[in-house]
Amino acid sequence: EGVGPQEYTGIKLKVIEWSEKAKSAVVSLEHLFSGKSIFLVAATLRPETMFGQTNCFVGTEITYGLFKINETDIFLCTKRAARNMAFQGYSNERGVVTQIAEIKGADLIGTKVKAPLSKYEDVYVLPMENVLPTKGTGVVTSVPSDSPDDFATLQDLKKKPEYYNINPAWANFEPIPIINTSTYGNLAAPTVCQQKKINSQKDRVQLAEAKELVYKEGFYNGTMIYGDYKGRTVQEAKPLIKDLLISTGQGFVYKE
Ligand code: A2H
Repeated sequence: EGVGPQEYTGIKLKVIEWSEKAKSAVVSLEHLFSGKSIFLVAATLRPETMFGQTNCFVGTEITYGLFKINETDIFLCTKRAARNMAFQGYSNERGVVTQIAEIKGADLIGTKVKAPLSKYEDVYVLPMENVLPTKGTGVVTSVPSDSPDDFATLQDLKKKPEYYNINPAWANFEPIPIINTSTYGNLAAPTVCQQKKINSQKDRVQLAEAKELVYKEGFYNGTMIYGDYKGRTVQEAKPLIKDLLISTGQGFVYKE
């Protein structure tokens, strides 16, 4: 990090059913959506973990836009990301952003989406406190098996659904064992969160340490135990799964 642009894989999570609030926000625009699919677009550094997606996170205070990308796709992300994408081949015309609508993160909570490669058929959009509007797309896809931040946040939501104002069913998805490591077993993020006694997404210092440990162990010593590249090391599988997502139109390269 720091030198040159960061390269992410953009993950397209297709909207299957809007939350009630999103429905009323977009109802007047339905004619603009005809024949098109709408995708929440998440930026990830770990495309090989997409089999383990259990939900998608947005920031409740963040303003998102719906952007026309081409004749088939509408992307939901921050305007900042849409501007970057417009210079990377994802817009009607180079450098031009076509915004159809604006929507607050809070209104997206409970929207049902299809997460590419996930073992779960459909998953839900849920709130996360530390989503940065200035990084990636402002949308984070959640893999609690391998991301301590995602695991701690999902645990918060399971423990206090009323406080977070969500339907408990939306968070009722278990982490999926997808990568094995000798040090932390096949659910590295839950294991390290437990070892470090991380109780909540608010435990920022311990979470930063946990993130570092899980990331390194997964990358250097991880083996895939799920999906198309089962048996391969994470280092081998990462570019292959990235290419699979891209060639099937479920992902793309995004830089910033
Ligand atoms: B990663 P870097 Cl399994 N705000 O994807 C907060 N976090 C964001 C974000 C934003 N606006 N945009 C992306 N991210 C997250 C998977 C994953 C990620 C796993 C393990 C570790 C991990 C599933 N979530 O990241 O600051 C996204 O979560 C740990 C580094 O650019 C993205 O990759 O290095 C990562 O942070 C990008 O963070």
